[in-house]
Amino acid sequence: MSNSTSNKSKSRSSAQRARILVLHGPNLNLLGKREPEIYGRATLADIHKGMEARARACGVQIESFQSNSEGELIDRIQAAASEGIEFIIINPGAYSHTSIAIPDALRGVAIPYMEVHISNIHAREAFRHHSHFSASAAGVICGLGIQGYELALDAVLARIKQA
Ligand code: CA2
Repeated sequence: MSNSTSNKSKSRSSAQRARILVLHGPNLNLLGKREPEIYGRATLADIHKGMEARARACGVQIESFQSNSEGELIDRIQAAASEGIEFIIINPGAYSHTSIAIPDALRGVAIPYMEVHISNIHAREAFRHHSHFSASAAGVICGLGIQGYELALDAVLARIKQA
């Protein structure tokens, strides 16, 4: 069973590539297909392609996972611990404002994470102003469109390099 101690003690050999997991919450599979005035025209595939090119250039492996289900996101986070994922970038979608279980899972596996929102959640409805993920995040980016994912990746790459 993975816990914070075993995670931290797993060190990378020079031949092993660091791994980053990008998680997308509910309805983000609709990116580029609906509501372009809020979320833009890029699809999840476009976002992944851009991040993958940047990560590969730095010798880092990156994978993306989207789910509309809270349980599936939790299962993916729990699996990440035994897979040696070093950092998670997550846009929890509307679960940002409702889920206790997903941030619990992130804290449980003790994998550091960056929180990303495409829109500026503070300029929208009051119920979007609070995110249950932010207090334990290594960093939070919101309102910068899909550029937020690239900026989060750059920050993660800098932290991985230092480790
Ligand atoms: O701004 C963000 O990235 C959000 O996490 C997006 C969530 C929203 O509930 C959060 O408050 C802020 C919604 C994701 C839904 O994505 C769609 C994309 C295209 C069309 C419809 C929904």
